Order: sequence, then C-alpha cells, then structure tokens
Amino acid sequence: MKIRSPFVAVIGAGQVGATTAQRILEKGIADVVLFDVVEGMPQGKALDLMEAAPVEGHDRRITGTNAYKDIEGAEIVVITAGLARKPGMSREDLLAANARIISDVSANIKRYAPEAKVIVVTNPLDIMTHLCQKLTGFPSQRVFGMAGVLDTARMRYFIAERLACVPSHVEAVVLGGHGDLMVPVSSQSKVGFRQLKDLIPAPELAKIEQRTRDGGAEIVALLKTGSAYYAPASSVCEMVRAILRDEKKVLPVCAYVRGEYGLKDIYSGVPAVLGRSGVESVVSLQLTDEESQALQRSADKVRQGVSEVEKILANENARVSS
Ligand code: A3D
Repeated sequence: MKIRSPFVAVIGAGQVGATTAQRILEKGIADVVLFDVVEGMPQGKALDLMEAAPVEGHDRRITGTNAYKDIEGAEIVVITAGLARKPGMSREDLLAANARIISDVSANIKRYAPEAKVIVVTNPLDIMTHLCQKLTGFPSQRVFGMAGVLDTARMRYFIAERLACVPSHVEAVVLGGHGDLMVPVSSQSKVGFRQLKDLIPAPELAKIEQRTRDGGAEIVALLKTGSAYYAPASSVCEMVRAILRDEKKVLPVCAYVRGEYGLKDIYSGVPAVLGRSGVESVVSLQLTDEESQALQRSADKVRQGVSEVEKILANENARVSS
C-alpha cells in the first residue's frame, strides 16, 4: 500500500522509534515510513503494525525500509537512531558513536527530505540536536529536540501520584538541557489553577524535582537492558500532532535560543509554540532567580558538550584525511 502525504519518517526502528510509529498510527495522526540500518527489522515491525490495524480500527499505513530514498517527501523526520551506553563505554565513546550516527542520518535527511521538520530524540539530546542542525544546515526553526515534553510528563505524573489526582490535570514545566542539570520550574506548575507550593510542602516538592531529574536513570535501573520508550514515544507523538495539525501548542522543546532567558546561540529546553513551520516562537516565562541561574548552568553544560563533540569530529576528520 502506498504511503500518503503528509507522512512522518522515523529513523531508527528500535524501542523508541517503533513505539513512536505505533502511537502515530493508532492515534490516526499520519502515515509512517520506518527506517533502520538492520535489514528486515523495520519491514517486520511495519508489517506487524499493519496487521494490528484491523483490530485497532485505524486506516493509517506504515512501511519499513532500509533505503533512505523512501523518506523523500516526509513532512517530519524523527531521529531515534543511536546507541545506548553499554557497560565499559565511556561518555566520550557514546558521544562519538552517536555523533557518527547523527552525521550519517543528517546527511541523508538533507539529501532526501530537505523540506522536513526534524525532531531529534537521540542522546545526548541537546548536543545531537545542535549537531543535526549544523550538518543539515536547515533553519533552526525546523530542527529541534524532544526532551521537555517527557521530563514534564514525568514531573506531572509524580505530582499526580502524590496528590492522588488525574495526571493530565497537572500542569508542570521542566526547562534546560536533558540531563542532570535540567530545571523543573515549580513556580510555574499548577494543579487546577492552584500553585504547587500551596499543595505540596517544599521538602517533598524538592524530592519530586530530583526524581524528575533522575527519571531516565530510574527506568534504566529497573529495565537493566535499555532505557524508557513508552513515555518518550508519547512525547514525540504529541509534538508530531501539534505540528501536523498546526495547533500552535506551547510545549517544552529543545529549541535554538537567541537571547530568550538570557541564553544565546545554543539549544536549550524552553517552552515553544509548535505549528506547521516547526518552532514558531519561544515563549518567555517569569522565572525565579534560582531557576534562571539553574537554566544558565544547564546551558553552560550543553555548550561544553557541543565543543567536546566538535573536537571529537574534527579529530576524526583529520585522522581520515591524513
Ligand atoms: P534502540 O532500541 O537501541 O534503537 C536504536 C535503533 O537505532 C536500533 O534499531 C539501531 O539499529 C538503529 N540505528 C543504529 N545506527 C543507525 C543508523 N546509522 N541509521 C539508522 N538507524 C540506526 O534504542 P532506543 O530506541 O531505546 O533509543 C534510541 C535513542 O533515543 C537513544 O540514543 C536513547 O538514548 C534516546 N532516547 C532519548 C530520550 C529523550 O528523552 C531525549 C528518551 C528515550 C531514548
């Protein structure tokens, strides 16, 4: 069956990629092209997902492929291709390995889907998003990353668990880089128009903030063989829907900032309006001094990671050409 436009290409058919494809199809949002370098795997997963369609009752289509030409015409490309850290692998090894993968994927997106919006999911997220934008040369409005929706969803769930309320009733905000220095913004978090600080005592709130920062590690420690994928896939899917339906929805996104929040020329988790052209604007929130300083520290760490990855790639290029 032929894929219909507008469609989403998902690069990497692993846990996050395949689950993202499943959510996009089963919510009826768009058709999907699922790409992976492993032969047969994206085709097998696509067929399996199509065979669920009669039972799930949707009429969306998916095709699996190992050929980049099949992403031609994609409205959105989601990058989930990458390695997870394995025992004995240094952070630098992981950075180098995923930078190589992002370099290959970015070159192919530039060639086959030059008009696409790109949502990066591969870790370390903020650095890989930066790299993808540099390598594709796409306007930064069209290259952004998914992390804030997930980090915020985790915080919303932890708050709902504490207050025994429905998670979707909780409004929370998590900004900054996707790592140890992410910034849960409790001053902007609410439940039913009520400030969080009036509902949860400060020491408990601090614990929820820390659990949010450790949210990814908590799942890795339980799964032992991989990292989270259900909530990450839901989060990507929310961004995809906001873009395709031109919702102008404000979501926390890893977006390029040009002075907002006192941050300049760096990717950082900030609230942004998502619509058909991608990140349409960055929304400025009133932060406390402490939150602003935490955001600066988080951005400094991303900046450090970006220069580290640029050095690694420059050394590799020098080695190849010598
Ligand atoms: P996994 O299930 O291992 O899937 C990764 C897939 O990428 C595999 O199927 C590989 O075959 C494929 N792949 C490897 N190299 C290439 C390549 N060059 N081109 C195309 N495909 C390739 O991992 P996963 O799905 O659990 O996670 C994928 C990435 O997302 C990792 O980097 C995770 O750390 C990251 N991740 C980020 C978040 C955020 O919130 C930012 C959340 C969850 C996972």
